Amino acid sequence: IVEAQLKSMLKDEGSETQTAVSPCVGIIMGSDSDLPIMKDAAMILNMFGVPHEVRIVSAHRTPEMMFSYALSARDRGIQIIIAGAGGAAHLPGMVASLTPLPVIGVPVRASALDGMDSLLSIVQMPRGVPVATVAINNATNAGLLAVRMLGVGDADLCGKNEPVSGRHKG
Ligand code: RP5
Repeated sequence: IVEAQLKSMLKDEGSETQTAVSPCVGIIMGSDSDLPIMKDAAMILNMFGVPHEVRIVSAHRTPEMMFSYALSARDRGIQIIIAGAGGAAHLPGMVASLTPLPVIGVPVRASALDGMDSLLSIVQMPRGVPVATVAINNATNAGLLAVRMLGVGDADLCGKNEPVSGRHKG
């Protein structure tokens, strides 16, 4: 049901989980209730033609799946993981503790605390376990940051992702 919902929501938004090409970005989230926010990252990757996958992986509800996802991601060709979660948002940090890949955390506003709980859970990582945290509900920036990271080794992709200020001189 979740996979069908994912496909239908992403299709509605002009994006979809890509399966034909091997994905290089993994978008994961703690619950399907995070999808309305996290689909923005998928839309950005779709705009730039970046192959990606979208999965529901919870640090609390499906910890074994989270371990297996994080430990296998690199061998499957994933280069960057975007992880969104709300409330006690341990998913990005836990995944970062298990993989050498860069992890971008998206704090999802999910509870009575207006997203501050998610933000602080994700941003306050201990030294040695880095998570690049974007603003609350800003999965768009997570997608753009992933495109910039990939652009370091891909001049074409980098050229397509000019800063909004237009001041970049190459
Ligand atoms: C977190 O709990 C999820 O990332 C979600 O943001 C929040 C609420 O999940 P649901 O109760 O809506 O499934 O783990």
